[in-house]
Amino acid sequence: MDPARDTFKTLSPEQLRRIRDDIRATKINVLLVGGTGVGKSSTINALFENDGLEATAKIGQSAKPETMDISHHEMGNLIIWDTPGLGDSPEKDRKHQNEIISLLQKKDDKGQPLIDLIFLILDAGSRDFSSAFTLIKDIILPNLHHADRDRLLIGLNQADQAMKGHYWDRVNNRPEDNLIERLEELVKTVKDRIKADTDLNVEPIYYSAGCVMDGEVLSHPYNLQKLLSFIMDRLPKKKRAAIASHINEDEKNFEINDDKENYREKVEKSIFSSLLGYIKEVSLEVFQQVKEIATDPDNIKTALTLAARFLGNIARKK
Ligand SMILES: Nc1nc2c(ncn2[C@@H]2O[C@H](COP(=O)(O)OP(=O)(O)OP(=O)(O)O)[C@@H](O)[C@H]2O)c(=O)[nH]1
Ligand SMILES: [Mg+2]
Repeated sequence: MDPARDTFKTLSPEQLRRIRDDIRATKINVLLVGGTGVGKSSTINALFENDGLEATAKIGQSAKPETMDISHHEMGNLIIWDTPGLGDSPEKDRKHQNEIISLLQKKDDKGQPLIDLIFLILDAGSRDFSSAFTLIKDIILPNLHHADRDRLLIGLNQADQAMKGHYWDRVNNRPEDNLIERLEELVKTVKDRIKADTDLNVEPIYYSAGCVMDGEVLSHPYNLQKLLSFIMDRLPKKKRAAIASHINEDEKNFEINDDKENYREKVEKSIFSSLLGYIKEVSLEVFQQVKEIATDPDNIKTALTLAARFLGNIARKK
């Protein structure tokens, strides 16, 4: 007998349909910010199933910025707002800044801030983050309600190129000690500077979105599962199960991470507890049963697998 499986089965087809419809109706709005070529499109491509996201996810190979105007791309209930890199001209910068401000001030139909997550991406190979610091201090924070300040996520992408490609173990696709030291230092610099500027405690994360050129995979992603766990932590609880059905099914993208924590388990648990919220809304009784069986370590794996399968079905049955 398998209590986790049996309990899930007690949901009626009607209840399952309602949960599915609730999840699909839950919109997730992500605002992407970062300079030209830092890897915004590559990051979205690596994290999510990208059918329908082609415009956002067009990866640049020339010096000219691919993303010229703020634009939004909907993939079912996941909406990505892609902003062009600042620094083109003062007039254009002002225009883009104003667009970012008006987006941050927008409310959804429930009166909540429209933007669930502001994802600022920096290039780990750069030494000058002054425009990003200014953006946070002058544009982002003044337009974020105090309670929503934890919606800001700072990613240092291209971790593999942070020391011009040196000290990157290409065989095992991970940084060597010298590079780890440099990346940790960078995280601290960014964190300390933002604390000094704004009194905000952020936890920047270094990762690599990987590199694909002309369809050829030149390097695989690194720390992407960790990035996903950071994203989950910063999303409102209800949105976590909703974003789950968009996660890229290519397991290879999420394979290699720093081993400080079990990020896969963290992500699965946060999706599961979000899903419990939906179950609770349609059936208090089943919710109690699922909650109880899921606290037993012998059952949690089955419960998580069932939850993942359920969300997978939601994604496929479009
Ligand atoms: N080595 C390596 N290359 C990367 C990484 N992320 C992105 N790139 C490469 O960097 C270039 C720019 O990436 P994009 O994803 O187009 O950057 P973007 O921020 O969307 O650029 P714009 O839309 O032009 O502002 C591409 O050639 C990517 O393949 C990474 O983690 N490592
Ligand atoms: Mg782009």
